[in-house]
Amino acid sequence: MDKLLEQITDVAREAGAIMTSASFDEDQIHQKEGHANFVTDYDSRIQNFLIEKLHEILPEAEFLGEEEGRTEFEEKFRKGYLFVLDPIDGTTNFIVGYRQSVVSIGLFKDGRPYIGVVCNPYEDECYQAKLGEGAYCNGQPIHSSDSPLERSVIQAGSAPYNKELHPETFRILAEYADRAMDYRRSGSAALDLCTIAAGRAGLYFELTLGLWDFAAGVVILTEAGGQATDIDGQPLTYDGRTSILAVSAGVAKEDYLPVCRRKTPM
Ligand code: LIP
Repeated sequence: MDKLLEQITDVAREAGAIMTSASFDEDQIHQKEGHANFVTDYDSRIQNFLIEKLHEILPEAEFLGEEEGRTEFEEKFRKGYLFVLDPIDGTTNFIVGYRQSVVSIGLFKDGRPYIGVVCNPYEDECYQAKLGEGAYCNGQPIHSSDSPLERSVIQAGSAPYNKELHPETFRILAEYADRAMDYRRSGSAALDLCTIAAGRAGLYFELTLGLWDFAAGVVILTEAGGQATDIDGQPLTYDGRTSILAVSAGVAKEDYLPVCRRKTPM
């Protein structure tokens, strides 16, 4: 496996150990903008750890992280290396002890996803991918499912701090739930993308996400044979917030856009 990919994976694993060894109380939980949008001292501590260790590996890289650091995409990020970090993706899960939170490290090269590492320390699963070199979980090759939507579990994110999106989110979810085996809501976009890459789900959508939520998972998904667009089926943008619609190789063969988002409804 690529040396850089292995080094980034080792850093993600170390960060995951910080997550699972965490003990904190209420005054270490802070409210960000919007309903139920939290950050803990551990989000910041893990992000600082990631920046320190990744800078040692790739000193020329810039950093864009969900917590504290720079959160706005800058034009200079379109050239060279950029680490896009979500130190704890699934922060609400982390706060309530739900044990479905991951460390997500994306590495962009010239403004495009290049390497993705997502580690779920609760399951001891580290998903890894480098553009053009396949996707792996703990070093073993992974491939998205070839099953159709009706033989797949689907996933959705409901962005609790964007309640105005809830009516459309649940309308789309109801449509997919009618077509699929069932639906799930993990609370982590990065984990949802890796779940498709590992062949365990067929689709994931969310109407708004930060770049750090999907920067790593989208490399792992596409290298595992899956596809990701925005909710309208248009190419993803990589310079800020977007909607996302991610599917397995099997579901990609169907007409899977939500009916309410099709230009010419069925
Ligand atoms: C989370 C996303 C998830 C979304 C949550 C939250 P965070 O990221 O991964 O898909 O539905 O509302 O934004 O805030 O835990 O890093």
